[in-house]
Amino acid sequence: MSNRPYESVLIGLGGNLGDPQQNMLAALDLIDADPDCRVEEVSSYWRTPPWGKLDQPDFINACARVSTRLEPHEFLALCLTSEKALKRVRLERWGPRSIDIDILFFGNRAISEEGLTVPHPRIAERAFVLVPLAEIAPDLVLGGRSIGEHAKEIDKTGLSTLKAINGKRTRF
Ligand code: A4P
Ligand code: MG
Repeated sequence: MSNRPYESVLIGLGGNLGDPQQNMLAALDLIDADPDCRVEEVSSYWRTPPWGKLDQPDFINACARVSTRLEPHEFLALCLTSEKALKRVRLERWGPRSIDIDILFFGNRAISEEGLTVPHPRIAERAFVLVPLAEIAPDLVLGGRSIGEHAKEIDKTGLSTLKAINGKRTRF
């Protein structure tokens, strides 16, 4: 276990193959099971039209806030291991996937390394990130405006919220 102080990390989760909600809950369970991580809050689950590559099924997306004592590259490794455990197969960029975990913010760090860019560079363009993120971090500032303001202004065509998913736990 780490002796570092906890930092607050915001992650985006998404998927459009198999049972994405189940995969996202399982991914959050895997992250929460790490002794240096605690899932603190999870947004609603949203059905979202595909972004980037349009000829694929709708996605389910959510965001979560995690407290962690891991370093960013260690946290990324945990995310990638969790994706693998859930049998994510990488076929094509922006293509269909059972689970994708993106690190959106890591405390107030700016990271630009091979394999890790934080804040995630495409947050402000994506309703599927901004809308769930605004539920759990509306006051966080990105590029001079709050996430709540970004979310208010972005085109939300086709987004709809899913209520409690088949009675499954959505809050930690
Ligand atoms: N990487 C770098 N920075 C980060 C970060 N901040 N968080 C590296 C996570 N990973 C980061 O990712 C490739 C590599 O990015 C990782 O190994 C890590 O080292 P990937 O997940 O294999 O590639 P990808 O996801 O196909 O590409 P990319 O550009 O990450 O795509 P996105 O941004 O994840 O977008 N439409 C809807 N509606 N909902 C979605 O969730 N997702 C995508 C994928 C496209 N369209 C979508 C959705
Ligand atoms: Mg990704």
